[in-house]
Amino acid sequence: MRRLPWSLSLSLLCLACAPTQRQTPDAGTPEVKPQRLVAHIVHTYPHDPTAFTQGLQFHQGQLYESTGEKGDLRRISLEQAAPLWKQPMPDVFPEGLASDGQRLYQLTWQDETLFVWNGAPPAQEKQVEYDGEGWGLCYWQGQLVRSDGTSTLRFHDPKDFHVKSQVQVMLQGVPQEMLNELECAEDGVYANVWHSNNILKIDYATGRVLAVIDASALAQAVRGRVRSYEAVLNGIALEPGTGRLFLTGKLWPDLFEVTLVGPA
Ligand code: DDQ
Ligand code: CA
Repeated sequence: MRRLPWSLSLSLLCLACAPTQRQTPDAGTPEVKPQRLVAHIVHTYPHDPTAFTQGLQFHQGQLYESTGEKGDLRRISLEQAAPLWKQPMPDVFPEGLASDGQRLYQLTWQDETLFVWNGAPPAQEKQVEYDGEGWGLCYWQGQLVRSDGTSTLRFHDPKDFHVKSQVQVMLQGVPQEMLNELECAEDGVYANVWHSNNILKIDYATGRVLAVIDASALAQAVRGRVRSYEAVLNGIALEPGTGRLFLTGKLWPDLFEVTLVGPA
């Protein structure tokens, strides 16, 4: 057999193992302007001001939250701040939370462990190890989308959590770092930007920022009622069926239903 050039044979070898870097030519084009949207508060609900929110997720008709620091997995409601159910997780720092309809998947910040939950109330089914940091997580079309504080989103196989592909998130040619809590919508993935009042809506295929959502009205609404420097906007949940959008923050006393409004 004719020998393949070294670089070509290497890339053939790795076709099965290396994640695909996806990007189309328009992904970083500076002239493609994102939409500018503003989050308006529709309703204000109570939220546990001791919950260090890292993930907010509807699952089987219920609202769940993953909290970091001295964290847990908890089921919450719109009626009261206190959780309806919780499972403390004292040995790890829990992060993003996703649902495939059957299971809950929960990241950890630097513990390199994914927790998989099944049943109601959720029981731990398994733990899966992975490389790197875990920030945000959501589920879309058979894949788990993970952020890790960089500008890269990784697409994992839910079965063994191996990385299948990745995209870099770009806004008019500039990489967007510090992507935190995620929410998978049909037409894009919403991402909180850590320590900012902006939420980005990102195209799955290209990583291009489709919209920049200004959620500063929410931070304004909790001003004076939060103390910690780390009490920042984080937590996005879309309610299946109704499409209602809920946002909160770490250590915030409120959870908001919002609508997104474009320029007049
Ligand atoms: N992360 O969510 C950005 C991934 C990690 C945030 C860690 C913030 C510092 C933890 C210390 C808590 C102080 C209230
Ligand atoms: Ca979420």
